[in-house]
Parts: sequence; structure tokens; C-alpha cells
Amino acid sequence: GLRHPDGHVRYPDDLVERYCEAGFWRPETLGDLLRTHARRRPARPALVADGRVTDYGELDAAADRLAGRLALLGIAAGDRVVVQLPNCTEFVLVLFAFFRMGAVPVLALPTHRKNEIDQLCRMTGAVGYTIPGRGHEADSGFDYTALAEAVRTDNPGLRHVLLTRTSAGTSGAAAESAPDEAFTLLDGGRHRALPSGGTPPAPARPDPAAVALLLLSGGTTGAAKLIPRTHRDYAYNLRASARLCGLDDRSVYLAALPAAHNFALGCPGVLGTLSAGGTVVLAPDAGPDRAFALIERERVTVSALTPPLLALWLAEAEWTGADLSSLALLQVGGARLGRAAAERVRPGLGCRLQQVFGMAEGLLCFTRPEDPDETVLSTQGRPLSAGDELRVVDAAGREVRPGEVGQLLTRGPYTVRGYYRAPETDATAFTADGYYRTGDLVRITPTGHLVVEGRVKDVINRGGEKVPAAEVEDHLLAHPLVAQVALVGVPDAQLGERSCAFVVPRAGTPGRAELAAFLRARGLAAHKLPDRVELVAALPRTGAGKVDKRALAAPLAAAEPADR
Ligand code: J2J
Repeated sequence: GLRHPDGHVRYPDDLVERYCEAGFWRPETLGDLLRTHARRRPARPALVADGRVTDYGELDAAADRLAGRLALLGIAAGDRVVVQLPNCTEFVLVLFAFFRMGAVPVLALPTHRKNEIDQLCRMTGAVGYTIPGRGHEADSGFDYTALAEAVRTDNPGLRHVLLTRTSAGTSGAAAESAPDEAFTLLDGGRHRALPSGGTPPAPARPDPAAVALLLLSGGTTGAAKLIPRTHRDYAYNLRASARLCGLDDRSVYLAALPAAHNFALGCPGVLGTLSAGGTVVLAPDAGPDRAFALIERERVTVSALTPPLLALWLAEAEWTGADLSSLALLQVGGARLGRAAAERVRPGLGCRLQQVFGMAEGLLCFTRPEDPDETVLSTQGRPLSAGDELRVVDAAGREVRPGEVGQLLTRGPYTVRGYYRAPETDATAFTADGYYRTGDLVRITPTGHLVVEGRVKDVINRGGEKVPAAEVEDHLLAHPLVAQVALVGVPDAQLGERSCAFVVPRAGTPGRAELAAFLRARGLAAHKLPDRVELVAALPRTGAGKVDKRALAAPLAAAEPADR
């Protein structure tokens, strides 16, 4: 059948042949990425986190040892394991261990809470869950252990909870311990070491065509969707991105955005930098204080940000005494970048700007080093690969005339053909000939560059963080005082967009604080809580009877003009 037993939708034979012949796909796995550099230059620094350097040789060997111990624990090829870790050494280590075992990491963001983690466990039948231990170097203060206990209670299939080793009070010892000692097991409220006795079964190298990892989609419908990325398609994604950005073994990439997100993970991000033999510096948050100190100390050459974080960096750069002169390239993407902010990148930070329009489903567009300044300032780039196929269509699915605005459809050598185990969603999210309906409205300039003009999907883009409106609405409808509700994006100077819930009350006057507390108690991540609540007598409807979100947003949009 078209759907592989591991849950991904296969590429048709003719395209497989084309992608292999063109050299996009190679018989490589993500676990292979480290090997070459580890053999050739084992003493080169691979990771820098919390002042601790892990070299290629160490990372490579530790990933193998950790894979062995996880296998002894009973984790096998094909098993799914939810990984929820901040940017830290252990995150990269455990990913490579899973890649080599053929186990499939499900990448949650550190901001996800019970509602999201439960969904991931249910959708994937996960056997394990990996969280930061208390007192970890990147401790955010949130109690992940309590979250894991609650998740385990509701997901009996979750056999193993892995914690990063706690370094509080014993930071010296933890820093010196072998990287594969980086995890402990949470077992009935107690911590236990990973099994180490006996010889672990030698892991069979995974099939390059098999699923390597599951990424979370921003989503358009109520249910979250997972994106199955195979070894060979993601390896191509990394390699081509690294090459386009000119990465090599002298590159130093600062992971400021969450490394669990596609942008910072593989575009080229953490994995692309490692595939090029460079050094990855892991920052537990993207704030300019920490980032600038790391840029100066580690001589960072490249990083990636969303537009709201760029604004923070630009503001801080006017005051900072930090030496940012090593920084050569700054990628900005995830949400629309305003012209004014784009113009300030070179004078303010002393580096080149690259606009990135990407999606975890696949397609990546980048501006190029050789593009004229005007193109870099005013477009979201052009597709990464010669194998990317793009169509811009109207509401009826007909291709628009060149230069006109329409919905972007795409397929190609690193764009998925379907979501993970979601045939009903696939029926509308993909065309019959395998194009992904991005939900983004774009136009293509005469030079082939894309300009993002809006979207048709019901998602609020909160400065790069995606809020699926229907999911939040479903939760709000469970509140006793809410009769009807529509979550709408309204323009915002800092985030580009914020969420506003228009509520028709059943009784009383449900306010923002009360509704936010209600959603938080239901386990929703903070970025999904409405920024604002407006009580209304009725929701405007379109002719077809659907809520007219445009009419709702219009008066609020007029109050805050967007930066174009
Ligand atoms: C406007 N909207 C954008 C941009 C993404 C690199 C960069 C971003 C993502 C990402 C990513 C945009 N201008 N420059 O995975 O590898 C919106 C679009 C898109 C959606 C995808 C990467 N860049 N967007 O943001 O899967 O609406 O990926 O469809 O989180 O973000 O969201 P996501």
C-alpha cells in the first residue's frame, strides 16, 4: 500500500527513482552523519553547552553506548519515544542514540504541557518520554517530573521515563561523568540508573527510507498532526541547507531557538552544522543577554531567529558591549519579517540577513548570498532544491497567472506526502498527485522569489509560534460560561499577531484571566492561551454559515497597522 507500516506515506516509484538519480537521496541514515567527522577529526568540538565542550569522538561513542543501554532497557527499532528537552547536550546525544537504534523520537517543545504530551503519546503509542531533570543546567523552573507522572497515569503504554541527570549540587561530578551517564530512569517516584550489565544487541542499521523522526505540525484542524520525516529525506534537507548557507568545519552555529523545532534542528540548524563538521553552541533561551555573551565567547558565525526575537536582539545591540564581529549570517523566519526590521540587521548586528520561509512538512525557501539587497529585504527567498515543485492556485484549485496571489502547493524530495497515521486529514491536506496544501497565500516574483501575503489556514502565527484556532476553541467551549467562541489573530507590534477570543457568553462575563486559567488547567501550552477576550452578543457568519473571522478581526486590525 501507499502507507508504509511505520506510518509514513510512500513516495511513488517514479519520484523515488528521480530523487535517487538526481543525488538528492543517498543511502544514508541520520545516525551516519556523525561518523565521518568522528573518525577523521575526533577531537574537533561538536557541541558547546553550559561551558562544556563535547568533541566529535566523544559524542559519537557516547551515542553508541547510550543506544546500547536503551536497547537493554527494551527500546527497539520502530519504537516511538517523546523527547521534550531544552537545548542541551543530552538532547543531541539522545537523538543520535535513537537514530542509530532506529527508534523514532517524537519532538515536543519545552513549552508543551499535559494536553500536548498526552496527544503525542496517544497518536504515536509512545513507549518512552524524555524530560529534563530538576536542577538541570537549562532548568526553567517547570516541574517536568510531575508532568511525566501525570502523563504516565493516563498513558499506560508509556513504559519508560528518562530524565537528564540532575547536576544540582554535584555539577562538578556531573560535568565529568561520561555523556552516556547523562540519563536516569524515573521509576515509581525514584531515580534508577540505565541498565548496563550484559552485551546490548548490536543495532541493525535502519533503512534510509524509514521514518527517522516525527515533527509536530502547526496544524489547521482541531487535532495535532505529526510529520514523519525519513532518514534520507531529512539527511538531504540538512545537507542542502548547510551547503546553501556555506557551512563547513569552521562554522559555529548558535542554537537560540528551540532545537526541537525544524528551523533550529535541520535548516541547517544543529544537525546540518554537525553534518558539515562544524560546532553547535546550545543556548537554553534566545534572549540577547545570553546569546551575545555566547557569540562573543564562542566566536559564533551563524544563528537563526524569529522576527520578535530579532527585535529584541536589535534593541540590545544598541547598548551591548559584546563583540559580535564573528557573526556572519543571521537567518530569520517562522513568521513574516517587517521591512524596517530587515533593514536594521546589517547596521545593527554587523551580519548578513537571510530570510527563511519554511515548514516542518518540508519545503524551505531561502534568500541566497548572491541575491541583491532588495530581494533579501523584501522576499522570503526561493526553494532550496531543484527538485521542489511549486504551484500557486486560486480557491478552485486552478493555477493563477504569474505574479498573482494564491495558495501555495508543493511537493519535492524533502516534503512529506502525508501526515503520520492521519488518512482523513491527508484527504484534504494533499492533492491527488501528492502536493501539500501549505495554507499559505504567496506570490512569486519574476526572479522566482516568494512573497508571503497571508494564509487561508485557521492558524494564528504568534511571532513564529503556531496556534491552531480550532483546538483552542474546542477547549473554550467546554467552559460552562461559553456558548460560542471564535479565536482570531489580530495584528500586534511585537509578535506580528496575537490571539483574541470572541466569546458569546452562556451566562455571566467570562474574562481573559478566568478563561486562561481554565485552559492552563486543561494542560494547554502557554502560547495557546488567548491574549485577549472580547464578549459579543453573536458571531458574524458568512453566507455559508461559517464564522466570519475576517469581519471579527477587521476593527481590531485597523487599530494596529502591520509593518509592511
Ligand atoms: C511568513 N510566514 C512564515 C516566513 C514560516 C524554517 C523557518 C520556519 C519554519 C516554520 C521552519 C515564514 N514568513 N518567513 O520549519 O524550517 C509560516 C507559514 C508556514 C508555517 C510553518 C523552518 N516562515 N511561516 O515556521 O512548521 O505559515 O515551520 O506554513 O512551525 O509558518 O510553520 P512551522
